[in-house]
Amino acid sequence: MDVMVKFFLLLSWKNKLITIKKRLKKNNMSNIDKKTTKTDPIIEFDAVIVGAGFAGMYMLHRLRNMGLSVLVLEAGSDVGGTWYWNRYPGARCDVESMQYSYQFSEELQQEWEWTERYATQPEILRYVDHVAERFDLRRDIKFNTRVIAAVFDDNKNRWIIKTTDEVYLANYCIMATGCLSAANKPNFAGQDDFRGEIYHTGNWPHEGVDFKGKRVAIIGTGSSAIQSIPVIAEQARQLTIFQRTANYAVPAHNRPLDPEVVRNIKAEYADFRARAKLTPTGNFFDIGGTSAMVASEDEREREYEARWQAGGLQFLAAYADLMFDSEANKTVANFVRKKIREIVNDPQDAELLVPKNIIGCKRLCVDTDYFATYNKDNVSLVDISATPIEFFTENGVSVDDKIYEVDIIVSATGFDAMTGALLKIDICGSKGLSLQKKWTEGPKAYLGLALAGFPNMFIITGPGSPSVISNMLPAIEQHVNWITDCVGYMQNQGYGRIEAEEEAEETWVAHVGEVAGLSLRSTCNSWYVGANVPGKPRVYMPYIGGVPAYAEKCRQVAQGSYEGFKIS
Ligand code: N01
Repeated sequence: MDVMVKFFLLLSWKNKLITIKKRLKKNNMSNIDKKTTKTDPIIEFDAVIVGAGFAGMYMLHRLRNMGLSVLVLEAGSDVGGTWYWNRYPGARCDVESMQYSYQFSEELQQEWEWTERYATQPEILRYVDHVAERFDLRRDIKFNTRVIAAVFDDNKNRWIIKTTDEVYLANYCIMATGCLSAANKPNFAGQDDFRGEIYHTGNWPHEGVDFKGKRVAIIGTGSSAIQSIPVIAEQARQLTIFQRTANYAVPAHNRPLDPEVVRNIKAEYADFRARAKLTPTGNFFDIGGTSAMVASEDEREREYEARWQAGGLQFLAAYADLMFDSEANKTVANFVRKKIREIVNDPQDAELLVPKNIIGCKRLCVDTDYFATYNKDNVSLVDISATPIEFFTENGVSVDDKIYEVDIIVSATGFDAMTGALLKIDICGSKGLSLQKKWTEGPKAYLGLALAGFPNMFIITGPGSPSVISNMLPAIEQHVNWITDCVGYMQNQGYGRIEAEEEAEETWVAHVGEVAGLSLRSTCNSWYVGANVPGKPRVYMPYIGGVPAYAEKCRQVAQGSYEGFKIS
C-alpha cells in the first residue's frame, strides 16, 4: 500500500473516531458485553496488546498491575496462542513441563501440578485456563477479534489499531503475536479439486478429526508431523508420509512425573529457574564436556547413548562444540543415523529416513515411536526430495506421475516463522513507513524488542532475540518484564514517545548476523532462515549469542537510561 493510500486511510479512521462515543481511560472490558460482536468500541487505552498466548497474558497482567488501562485483542475464541491453534493428534511440548511454565508467581508455580514429563496440548490449555482465571485476565481480552492494521499517529504519539469491526487508540501497541503462529500453507496445484478433507496441523479443528478407517496423507516431517504420525497411524487404515527432507529426532521417553522429583524442584524452584537462566538456551540441561573432538570415540558413544536413553533436547548439550565444529557435529549425527537404521526394518525406508544434513541445524525433534511407526504395515513413505508433489487430484496426491489415493490430507508444513504473524497485519510506523517495506530484505529489530521508525511499539520475542532457540516461557517473561520496566520508566519520567535508534538497531542486527555465522545452525534450509517459505528473505532470525549474554545486554540498555532509544 503506498503512502498516500495510508494517509487517506488514516484520515478516514480519524473521521470515524470523531463520531465514536469517547470513553476515557480506565474503562475496562468488564463494561462490554463480550458476547456481542458489534460493541460500541472502547477507543482509548494506555496499551493494546495483540495476542492472548503466554506472552499477551503475562503482559496484560504486568501492565494492569501498574494501573494502566489495557486491552488484549485475540483472534481465537480463548487464551492459549500456539496451544490454542495446534490441536493436532499427539501435540505436546518438547520442553519439560517443570520448565515450560510461568515463574513470575511463586504461588502459581507451587500450586500447579503437571502430570507428565512433557505436557500434552490439552494439559497446557488447562494450565493457561487456570492462569487466566487465577489472575482474572479474560475481562480485559477481546476474543474473536483479528487485528488487521496499526498506524502510528505522529501528532499524538499513539497507535490507531484497526480490527475487522473496530478502531482502538493506544499509547503503546505491544505485539504478542507469537513466533510460530502464521501457518505456512503451500499452494498445491489442484487443491480445490480434492474432494476429501484437508487440515493444517497449526490450525486444527476443535472437534478433532476422525481418522478411523481412512486413507491419510501427511505432508512434511518436522516436529508437528513427527508427533502426529505415530498417533494417526494407530487410527488410520493407511498412512502415507510425503517427506521432502529427512529429520533428526531423539526419543522423548515421556513418563508420569515422579512426585519426589517435583517436590525437590518445588523446594527450590526459584534457584532452579535461576540456574536455567545461566545456560545458553535458558533450559536447565545437563551440560556435557567442552569438545566432542577431545573425547575418545568410546567416551563419546557412552555419552550419546546415555543421553539417548535419558531422552529429550538435552541430547545436543553433550558437548559444547556440537553446533560449532562440523567434525564434532558429524560424530553425533552419525550416532543418530545408526539408531535410525537399527529401528527401521526396511533398509530402503531407513536410508530415506536418515538425514544427510547437520544435526541441530533444523530444530531437533523429540519423538515417541516415530521411526518405529514406519515398521507398521499400514504406513508408507514417499520421497519427494527430487520429485515434489505435482498437484492434488479429486481423490489424492500426484507425485512423479503416480496418484496416491487418500481421504484426508494433513499439511504439517509449519509456519511463516517469526515475521509472518506481524507482516499479516498492515503495520505503518512514523511518517508512513510500513513494516513490509522496512523488512523487505529481512527482519530488523533492536534487541528483537523494538523497531526503529515504529515508536511506542514493542514485540515480545521478536526476530533478533533468543526466542525460538531458547525456552520460550522464560524468554517471554524476560521480554515482558523489560517492557514493563520501560513503560514504567516512561510514565515516571513523564515521557510519551520511545523509539529505537536506527544506528543501535543496525549495530544489533549486524551482531545477530555475525554470531549466527559462527554457528552451524545458520547453514541449512531451515525455517530459522525463512527457507521454508518461497520468496522469504534468507536471514537467520533468532539471536544465538546465548540467553545470559542477551539478558545482560537488555539489562545494560535499561540501566543506561534506555541506551539506543530516542525518548521524548
Ligand atoms: O514445521 P517445520 P512444524 N512440500 O517447518 C515440509 C515448533 N513445534 O510445524 O524440511 C513438501 O519444522 C518441510 O520440508 P523441508 C518447533 O519449534 C514445537 O513441524 O522444508 N513438504 C518440513 O518437513 C518446530 O521446529 C513442538 O524440506 C513441505 C515440514 O513440512 C516448529 O514448531 C511441536 C512443503 C515442516 O516442518 C515448526 O514445526 C510442533 C512443501 N511445499 C512444532 N513445505 C513441540 O514443542 C514444507 N514442507 C513439541
